[in-house]
Amino acid sequence: MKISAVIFDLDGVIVSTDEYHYQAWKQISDQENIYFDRKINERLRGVSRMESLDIILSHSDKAYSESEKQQLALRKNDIYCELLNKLSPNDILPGVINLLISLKARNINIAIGSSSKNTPFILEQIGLTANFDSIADGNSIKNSKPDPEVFLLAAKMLGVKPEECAIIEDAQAGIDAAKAAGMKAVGIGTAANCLNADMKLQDLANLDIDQLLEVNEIRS
Ligand code: B16
Ligand code: MG
Repeated sequence: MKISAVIFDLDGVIVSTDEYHYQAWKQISDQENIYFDRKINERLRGVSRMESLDIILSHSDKAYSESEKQQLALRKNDIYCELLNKLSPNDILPGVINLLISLKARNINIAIGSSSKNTPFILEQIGLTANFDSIADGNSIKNSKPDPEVFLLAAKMLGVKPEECAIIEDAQAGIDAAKAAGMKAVGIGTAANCLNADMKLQDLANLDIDQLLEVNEIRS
């Protein structure tokens, strides 16, 4: 089936804030005397805030109550949001603007499918809010990636069938979510190593739009 919609993951695809996530989680883990490094931070890609916290707390012997966990997540988010104030359109990743323009010119629907509850703030900071036809994010879902919910919601908002959608993702959890949704999965950056991605690229600057929209043919 023809691809009529492209759903973009946000963090790691449109803009990279993984360093800000790292700095914020590092402050929290240092305060709590929990070991945390950049390798562990890599495991947080595409994973929700509370699930990220669970991964970090798995390196601690202390049993945290639900309210303590909520407090830690809140503190982390305050630090992260303070860092997001630095974001600007200059941080948009290579190839993104050209791809958005090319997709619009071909009347392809465009959406965001992100685990982040900060999606509206991040899009405002980089000046891209108006460029997407629909936005599905961490505020509108119960189950985060690898559950397909966020991508199925984006397709529903666009009024297209899952099999008409191509997902662009930087995380294994997101590629798994795309495949679980019955969608085509394009892995970029670290997700270029995902065995179940239909297309694999280092970044969007190297994306051939004809290949993206004919992703079915590429796999066969
Ligand atoms: P927040 P994406 C994800 O965004 C990030 O990759 C992940 O590291 C983060 O934990 C998650 O958003 C939740 O973010 O704390 O802002 O709600 O890649 O799905 O766009
Ligand atoms: Mg991502």
